[in-house]
Formats: sequence, C-alpha cells, structure tokens
Amino acid sequence: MAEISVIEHIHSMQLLWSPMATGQFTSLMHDLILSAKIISRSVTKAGLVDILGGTGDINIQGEQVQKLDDFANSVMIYRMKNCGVVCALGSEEEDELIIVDTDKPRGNYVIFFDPLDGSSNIDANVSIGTIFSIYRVDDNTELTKENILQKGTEQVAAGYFLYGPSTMMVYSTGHGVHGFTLDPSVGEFLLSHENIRIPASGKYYSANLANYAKWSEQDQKAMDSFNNGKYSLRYVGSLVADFHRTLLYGGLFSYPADSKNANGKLRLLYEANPLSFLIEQAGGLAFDGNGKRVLEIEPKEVHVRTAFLFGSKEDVEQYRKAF
Ligand code: AHM
Ligand code: MG
Repeated sequence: MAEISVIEHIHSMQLLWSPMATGQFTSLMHDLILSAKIISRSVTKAGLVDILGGTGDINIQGEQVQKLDDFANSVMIYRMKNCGVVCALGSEEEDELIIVDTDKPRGNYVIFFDPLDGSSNIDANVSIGTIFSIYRVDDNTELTKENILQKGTEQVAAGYFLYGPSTMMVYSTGHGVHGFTLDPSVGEFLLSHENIRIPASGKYYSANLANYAKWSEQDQKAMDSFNNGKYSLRYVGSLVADFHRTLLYGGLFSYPADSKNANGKLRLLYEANPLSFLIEQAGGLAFDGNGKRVLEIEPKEVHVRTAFLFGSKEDVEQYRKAF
C-alpha cells in the first residue's frame, strides 16, 4: 500500500482546490511540521533531560510557565518568523502580536498557536499538544491588530499536533479533516485517518465537574442531562486530548463560563477557533456560552477567552436544550 506523507497530502489537496497555488502554504506547513517534530522529540525525552518543571516565570495568562512551554514557544516563534511566508503571529505565551520585520522575506499568512496545550499535564507524561490556526491578509494590508484579528470563519487552515502514545497531526484546509501519525522510523507523518467524521452522538461527556458549583443554573442543568445512564465521563484536562477523543468517538465537551472566569477559560484565537473549524468540518458543532457559533465571534483582543461547547451534533443539541 502506498503510504502518503502529510506534505504530499497537503500538496494534492492544493492541486485539487487551488490549482493556481504558489506553494507558499505548503512551505508554511513544512516549517510548522518541522517545529512539531522538534517539540515532539523533546516531549518524548522529557524525563531523561532537564526539561521538566517550571521556569519560575508567570505568563500573560497568569499561569506558571513550564520549561517545555517555553521551549515549544521559542521553537514555534523562530520557525514561523523565519519560514518566509508569515507576516504576523500570535502565541498564547506572548503578550502581544509579533510582526515579522520588513527586511525579512515574508508572505501574507498570519498564524496563531498554543505552543504546548495541557501544561498542567506535562510533568505527569499525560498527552499534550500544539494547536494552530492560519489566516491570510491581502497584499499591502497594514499590519494593525484590527486588520490581523479576524473571525474564525476566515481561517484558511487549522489543526493540532497531539503528543500522546503516538504523535499525530490533524488538520483541515476547509476540505475535510485528515489525521496523520508520526512514524519515527522514517521521520514523517503518514496518513492514518482520512476524512474523519465525528459520530452523530457519542457515549462520553467531558467537563471539569469540580467547577460545577461555579456554573450558571443553565450549564448545571445542561450537564445534569448527561447523567442519564447513557454516558460515561472522560476529562483529561489537555484540550487537545479531550478534543481528539471527542472527534473520534463522538460525545460532548463543555468548558462553560463560571463565577471565577466570566468569559470562560479557553482562548478564542489559540484554542476555540481552530478546534471549532475542525469540529464543524468533521460534521459536529461548536458554540460559545450564548449559543453563538464560535467561528462567528469577532475577536477584539489577542487573548480573549470564551466559553466553549463542542461535540457531536445530537449531544451538543441536547446540551443546548437546557437553555
Ligand atoms: P494551557 O493552554 O495553559 O495548557 O491551558 C489550557 C488547558 C486546556 O488544555 C484544558 O482544556 C484546560 O486548560 C483545563 O483547565 P482546568 O484545569 O481548569 O480543567
Ligand atoms: Mg491551551
């Protein structure tokens, strides 16, 4: 059987959907994939080299920075700034947007990323990941925050790398969701999950139930409706891992707003938008806490947060009925 590498796949999708493509996007994906392989290598060796634990710093989100967070962030920033086709980038770990210097080669792509999602799980060898979201701006667009921040519907591509028992890449360019598994013996991501479709309903629901007392009455009621004997509870606490399970098995994930986090905890640009793009492409649904499609939220700030509800169509509809 012919084994298809992720770059081959991206290239063939481009020929199919944008035959006039210049190759800039493939070049961006190539550098993104290289970043993930470098991060994956360090994640795999984490217990052997001195890269576990905190740096002692607190990030813009008010959270402890882990050494691996810091490492993944530097790898991503370096590669994306130097890939020649990105003009602006935003990282969950950085206070401000980064504009690529005009004296460097740069193109029209903008990328947002969460370099290492699931920080609280790093030292316990639990699955973590890197999430990315890619946009384009027109030639000669002034690179102001207002022009760079766009609704999730404008994403040209989104995806994630999951550092789990195996390292996987899942991506979409708006033509289905495709999954690849890193084969360390050849150093390539090979196609393993073509055209992933989320089941119409699943048997798992997922939420940090320790926050139950802090949720609105509606969110409590909605979540209670899943305690009906049909579902089991699963919650990793690494969004990438909880998302990947939900995508493959179906079910529901909810991180509602609460009395501590009035706008929820998860970040629109680095987490909710890319994952909503994927879940919709796979046939599922994604909403904020007001029943609005996440992809239609107009982002005003780089680090804006949102309540995040996603999953199989029937399960998300069941949750929404409580409102
Ligand atoms: P991180 O990007 O700093 O790791 O934070 C986001 C993580 C998500 O991966 C996960 O869904 C959530 O925070 C878990 O939060 P909690 O510990 O409140 O359940
Ligand atoms: Mg995260």
